[in-house]
Amino acid sequence: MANAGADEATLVLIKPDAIQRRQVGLVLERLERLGLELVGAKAMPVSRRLAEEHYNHLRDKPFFEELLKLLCGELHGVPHVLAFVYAGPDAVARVRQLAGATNPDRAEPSSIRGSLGRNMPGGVMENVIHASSDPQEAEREIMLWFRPEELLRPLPWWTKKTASRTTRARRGGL
Ligand code: IDP
Ligand code: MG
Repeated sequence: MANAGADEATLVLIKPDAIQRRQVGLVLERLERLGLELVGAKAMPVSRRLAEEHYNHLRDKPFFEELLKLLCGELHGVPHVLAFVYAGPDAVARVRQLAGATNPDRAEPSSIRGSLGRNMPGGVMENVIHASSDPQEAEREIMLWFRPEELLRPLPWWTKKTASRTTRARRGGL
């Protein structure tokens, strides 16, 4: 079951375009005002493989290659992203709403993407952050970007999953 409810958790990435444009403080200030619990935070380089996994659902899109380069920082000369896990009731939808629509030109002007993002000539979307789209995706993405020991506290759904995997593995080994 996805992590919906009181202990919902979501993944946020501050993308290389926002790091290059010195928008990190602005973004974190907006996120902080949501009052969610910070469960994970780190700076990390993004391999092509990780970017491909993260954006797996967009493999067939014409902008996929460019998107991988963007997330890997190649378009902005930035060697890392900042990754965060926030938890709390409705964390996924609340962060998503604060992020705004994918295209900065269509996003609410008050949202992060609407106020800080921009479309570049050539079709590159500088939309500042990634935010998980739903609780199921959030689980997949958190497991992709973080190891359990990197989090400030365990996430119950992850602990359960790990436990059942371990049990399965043990059974399989019998
Ligand atoms: P989301 O980030 O709002 O969840 P998705 O459809 O999952 O939107 O797309 C992931 C990312 O791919 C976007 O944040 C944006 O960086 C990029 N992207 C999506 N659609 C386009 C497009 O039409 N042109 C260029 N880049 C796009
Ligand atoms: Mg998405």
